[in-house]
Amino acid sequence: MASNAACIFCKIIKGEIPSFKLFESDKVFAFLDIQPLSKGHALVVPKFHGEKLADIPDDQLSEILPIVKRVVKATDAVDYNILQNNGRIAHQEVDHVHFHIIPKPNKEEGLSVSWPAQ
Ligand code: IU
Repeated sequence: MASNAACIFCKIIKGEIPSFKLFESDKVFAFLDIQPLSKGHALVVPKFHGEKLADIPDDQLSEILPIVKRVVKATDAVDYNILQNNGRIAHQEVDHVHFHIIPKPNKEEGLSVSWPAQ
């Protein structure tokens, strides 16, 4: 499993930096974003360290979308954004591939979340 000792998300995956963990499997880790854009803003990351999507082997990516779906379902969000930034111009700040799940709360009813997503 490729890991990068200097990478903050690799440190989160290894538990060297604390996070609010939502889900973990052999290949995938999901946790709450430390600076959420909305309640329940989560990140789903492959454990394999790669900077951009094209750097990750297919077999390390195959679980990602079902787990993104599982995390989405753990919110009651009807509307949400899935976002994946690659490179500085595309607003990537952390150089370890990650998928944002950004719930869009219903303005009247708000949003509840039921973690963990497993
Ligand atoms: P971006 O797609 O690379 O721009 O998103 C990086 C996200 O990682 C951003 O939303 C940060 O709030 C989040 N994050 C985090 O959850 N925990 C951290 O220790 C760090 C960044 I550094």
